[in-house]
This record gives sequence, C-alpha cells and structure tokens, in this order.
Amino acid sequence: MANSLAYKLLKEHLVDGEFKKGSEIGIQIDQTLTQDATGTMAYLQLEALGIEKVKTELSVSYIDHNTLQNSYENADDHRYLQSAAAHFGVWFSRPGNGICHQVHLEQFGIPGKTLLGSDSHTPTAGGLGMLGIGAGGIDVAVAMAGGPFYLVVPEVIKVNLEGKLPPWVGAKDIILELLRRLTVKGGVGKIIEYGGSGIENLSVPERATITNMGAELGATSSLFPSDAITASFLRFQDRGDLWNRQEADPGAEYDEQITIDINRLEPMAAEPHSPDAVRPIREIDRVEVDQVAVGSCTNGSYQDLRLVAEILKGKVIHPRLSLVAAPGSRQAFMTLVREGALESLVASGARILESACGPCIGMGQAPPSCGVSVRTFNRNFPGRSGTTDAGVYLTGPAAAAATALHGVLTDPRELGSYPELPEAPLPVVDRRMLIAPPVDGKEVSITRGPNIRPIPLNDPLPGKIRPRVLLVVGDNITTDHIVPGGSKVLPLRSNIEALSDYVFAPLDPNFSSRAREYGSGVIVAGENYGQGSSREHAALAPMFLGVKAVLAKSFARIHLANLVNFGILPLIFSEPADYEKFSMGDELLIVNPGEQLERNEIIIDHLNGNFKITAVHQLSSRQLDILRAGGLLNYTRSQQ
Ligand code: MIC
Ligand code: SF4
Repeated sequence: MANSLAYKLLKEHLVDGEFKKGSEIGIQIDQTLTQDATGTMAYLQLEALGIEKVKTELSVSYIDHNTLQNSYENADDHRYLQSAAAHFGVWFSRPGNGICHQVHLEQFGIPGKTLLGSDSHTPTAGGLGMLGIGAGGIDVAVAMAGGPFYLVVPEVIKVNLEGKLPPWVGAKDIILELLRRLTVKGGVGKIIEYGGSGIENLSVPERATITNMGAELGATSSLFPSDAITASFLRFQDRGDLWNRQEADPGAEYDEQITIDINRLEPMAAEPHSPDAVRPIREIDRVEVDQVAVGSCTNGSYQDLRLVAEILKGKVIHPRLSLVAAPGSRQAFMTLVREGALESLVASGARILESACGPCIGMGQAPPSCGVSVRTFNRNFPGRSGTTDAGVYLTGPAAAAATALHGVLTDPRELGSYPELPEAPLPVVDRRMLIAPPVDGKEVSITRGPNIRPIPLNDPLPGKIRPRVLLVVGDNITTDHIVPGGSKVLPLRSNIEALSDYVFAPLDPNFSSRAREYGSGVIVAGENYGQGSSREHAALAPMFLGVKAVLAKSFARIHLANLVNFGILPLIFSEPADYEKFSMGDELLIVNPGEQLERNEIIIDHLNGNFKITAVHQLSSRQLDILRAGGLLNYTRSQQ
C-alpha cells in the first residue's frame, strides 16, 4: 500500500496494537518537550513513576510561559524544573531563550522522528517533517519513562497548496483559510499533510506557522515533507548532518484531499472570539484598534519580525495604540539585533518583550476594557488576553504592522508595493542558553519551593456514582474556560488545591464553591468539549473538586485523554437531543459504571426528572482499565 507520510512515520514507530484506522496504537516517542506551565506536573509525575533517567533519545524542558515573576511561585517552578532536568537527564532551555516550539524547531527537531510535547502546539515540528503531537503532562512523563504513546489511528487529509503566495499574503493566511473552511473541530481525529507546488516556495518557519495552527483545527498533527528547503534550514542551523528526506509514497492514499490556490488568497483575519471566525480583512469593518501584538509560537520567527520592522522603518505607530513585539526565540532576537531590524522596531515605538509566550497566554499586556487587540498569535478565545470584554483579531505580521501604522484593522495591501526583502541571512546560532544534562544526574537533588505541592490522586472507580449536574455549557468550550491562563492563575499550576478555586471562573465564578458543596459532580457539554490547550490541569483540578464525569456531544482529542488520565468518565450522549434535558443541580445516578463502560451502554438515571438516558464512549480497553484504576498514575504503578 502506498502510504502517506503520516502513516509511514506512525508505522515506523509502531510498538503496540494493530495499525487500523480508528483503533488504538502505541508509538515509540523519540523526543519530548515540556514547558514550565505544564512541566512541573510532568516531572512530578515522572518522580511518582520512580524513574531514574529518561529513556528517550532527547528530552528538553523549556521555560517560556511563566516568565513574569510577580511573586516567588514562577521562580520556584524554574528552580524545580532546572534541578529536575539535571536529575532526569533532560536538556534545560533557560527563561528568555524562547518559546519551546520555535526553539525546538531551530535547535533540536529532526525530520522523521517523533516528538511528544506537553503543549498543544507541538505539531509545529511538522514544519521540519517531524511528527509532533501534543499531550497531557502525564502522557509525556510516561513517554520520557520509555513507555509508548497511545493514540487512535487518525484519518489523513492531504492539503494541496497550489501556486505562489501573492505579495502581502503569508503563511498565516493559508492556515486561516483552512480554519475558515474546516472550523475548530474539522481536524479532530485527523493528521493534515501538506503538498502541492506551493510548498516549494515556503520556508521552514512559514511551514511551521501552518503546522503550528493545525492545533486550532483540533488536528492530531500536521506535516510537511522534509525536502531541499528543510535541508538548507538545518544547514543554516549548523545541523545539516541531521537532515534526511521524508515524503509520502508516490500515489499515497488519503481520506480526503483539499486544494487551496494560494495565489488567489488575500490577507485574512480571525474575528473575536474563535480562530475559525475567519474573513478576508477587506470585508471586515475598519475597527479602531488599541493594541497590536507581534510574536508567539505562530509568528515569532526572524522573518516575521523582520517584515514588521521593514514595514515600520522610518515611521511611527498610530498614537492611539500600543505595539508590543516578542521575538519567538533568542536566536531570532539576536539576528534582528545583528541585522539592524530591531532599531526600526524600537524607533517606530514598538515595545520589545522578552522571547517568551507573554501576552499570548495573558502574561501581561492585557488590552484596555472593551478594547481591540490585533495579534499574530493563534488563539483569540474570550478572556484569554486577560481582558474579559476585549476583542482579539488574529492576523499575519504584515496586517499587524499595517494596523499598527493606521490605528484601524488594515489590509496590508493598502500600504502599496511589497518591501524588497533580501534572502533571510544566516541566523545567529548560539546554544549557550541551552544547558545539557550531566552524564549522571542521580546525585542532583530536586529543589522544591512551597508552591510545589504533591499531585492529588483519584480513587479507583466506585460501584455507584451519585453526582449532581454542576454546569451545563455549550459547544466548543475551551480549556481556557475550564482553567484560565493569565498572570494571576498560571503561577498556581503546581498547586492544584489553590488552582481549583479558578475552575470555570470565566463562565461561572461560583463553580468551585458549588462543586465543593455537591461533593460529586458532572459537567454537561455540547460539541468539541475541551478544545485548545493540552493543560491536564483542566482535568486534574475538576477531578480535585469531585467531578466524576463529563457528558458531552463530543470531545477534543487531548482533553479526552486528559480526562481518562485522571479518572473522569468522558461520556457521549447516544441521543444528542438529550442534552436539552439537563439543568444545573439535577441529581443523577450511575450504577455499576465499570460494568456499563465495558458494555458501552451507560444508563444515566435522572433522579429528579424520573427518566433515564443512555450514554456511550469511544475508549479503548486500555483506557477503560485506566478509568477503573482511577487514573494513569495508579494504572502505570499497578503495571510496574
Ligand atoms: C496555550 O497556548 O494555551 C498553552 C498555554 O501553551 C497551552 C499549554 C498550557 O496550558 O500550559 C497549550 O497550548 O497546550
Ligand atoms: Fe506559548 Fe501562545 Fe504558543 Fe501556547 S500558543 S505555546 S502560550 S506562544
């Protein structure tokens, strides 16, 4: 059979299960990455697994999310992570060195390898022909311990990019167009593979913009082939010897093919509050803008920031707005300095932030109330910017720069002719902020501050669950709704008890006190529940508050796995219309959940309404065992 690149890489790494669409397989993980906001949990779990040294070919711990140090918590996390990295044999990327996905692409990624990361944008590595997958921290811990990563064999969609991008239209516009066509749930259970004549003109950073934002489609991963363009990128990174060709077999079969004539694309924007609310900027009202933000793991490359600098050169930004710019990596930052582009940025009025996630996850730079922010980022979920009533538009760097000059959302084509830009120069490759682990780290003791608390464990599945409905929510609920980001809440990621006060806070500030009152609860939800990030805290903190099950029309992939990993039942309505029958406070009963899960027919008794409904699940027998054990940590320990 002629295989897609996705299937070739999955089959080469297959260690468990039968390779059949829709069934669960285990794959070998070559590399892992963690970041600080999910990493503390991952290493606490690695400690709990009793592992001495990681068994992967390479693992890296990045500090990029929690870099604001308002109080001691984030700095304590950094200390913990640095000592844990040395102890377990993991590379450590120091704060300021850049955003995990961009640094990994530049410094560590290898075509043809697998990468599991405790961050949903890990598929950024697909820009290099590497199979990157996002997962919860405990799945990454198990992979670091040498265990397989389990996933359902996905469908593969081939996206043929044909033609050449017109002036002022960039890689971001390609992925925004795909989001417009497929929506935020269009990629669930799928890998997106890119090909067509258009990829010959896309550099690795441009490809990585596209694979990065495949996460917003809900896709398991996104992949470009590894070709001559990949080879020259790696050569520029002084890693040319690691290049190898990766491509689909000739005549490979796909579940679906989509063609985008990229020469016909226009500058696009995702309107508030969803990455798939995409329209050409030309059709959108010229809203007044208060803030423009450039950077993030989507558009933080040297090329992205250089384009912004070139557009702003010799000009100043509009007096009403503020412009912030964060190079995605220290390498990009230093190259901007060496090539002089930073001068144009600073001279134009841009405020330069350190190379980190920053405003993308609400760590500073919240827009004004009812404000409008135009960002080159990947998510514009409500409240994520730190300002509940702000509206965030997602665009490419050219539109962001044009907007910064005009003060209103602007199609960059209004600026006239596209700037003449030379080929990207050799980057400043400097690995001194990456700390290699010692050969034997066993003696390095792990430093734990007072905010780093033990991970709460769930009990094995009981014989009867008698929960109450804690909340009824609609479609596309994001993990930012469940456990918000931002400078107040992010520092509590290593302290689940403190974090649990904020569960569902953006939707219902009384959620956590109600959950404590009920003791045992269920969340009722619509489609694509838990889209967005990989944060396992969105399962762990509800579990801590007594959430026993989520009853939804459908789930996002990573969140579904996280629920199972912490022993929360992810149940699906057999009849989607039954969703309407539930209200907050309803009392429910599930008798013998273990047996009913086995039969895949779970009867939920609605005690107040005096009726029953049926739910099903899409879980493997391995996942059912995990649920019975009360979570992956209990399960893995019982297997050791
Ligand atoms: C995000 O973009 O939402 C994050 C913050 O990077 C998350 C990880 C986290 O919550 O720590 C993600 O995308 O997985
Ligand atoms: Fe960081 Fe934003 Fe990328 Fe998440 S999406 S890794 S917060 S830059």
